[in-house]
Amino acid sequence: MPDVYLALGSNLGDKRSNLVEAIRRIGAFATVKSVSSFHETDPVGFLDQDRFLNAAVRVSTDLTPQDFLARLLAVEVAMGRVRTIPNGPRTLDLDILLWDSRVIDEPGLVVPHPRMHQRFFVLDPLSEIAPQALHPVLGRTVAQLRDSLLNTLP
Ligand code: PH2
Ligand code: MG
Ligand code: MG
Repeated sequence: MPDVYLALGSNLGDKRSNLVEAIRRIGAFATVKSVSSFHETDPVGFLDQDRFLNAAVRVSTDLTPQDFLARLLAVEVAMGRVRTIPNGPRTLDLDILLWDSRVIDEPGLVVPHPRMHQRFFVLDPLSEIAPQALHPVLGRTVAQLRDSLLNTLP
């Protein structure tokens, strides 16, 4: 089964329970293999909102990427996600970062996640559980991407 890496984020309500509950729900349709620590992060993009709690998980699944994504979106909705402002506040955001070494580019499903290499709130937790995972487009490991991004931050 493929190794799939996900990013989790929450900045509304009880952020920690939102992430814990999301991981529990993902466990109903995938095998959760590892979970990073939870990182408190400053908002990126839309700045006038509460701090986030971010994490990364590794799962394995028999589902197709399309079916798996549909399950993730259903978990977001079941946990009260309402889409208002782009990059704005959310009870739960679940993003597919990597799906083994696959490259997917379809409407609604782009893997590797197109902005993962620019986001420290993604790479920092991901590097805890998958420092050697390879980004199949950039040809660099997660640890390398995290370290070079860290060098460009103010
Ligand atoms: N998610 C965004 C936009 N900005 N900032 C942080 N710190 N954490 C996030 O998860 C996040 C964000 C859109 O998905
Ligand atoms: Mg996101
Ligand atoms: Mg998302």
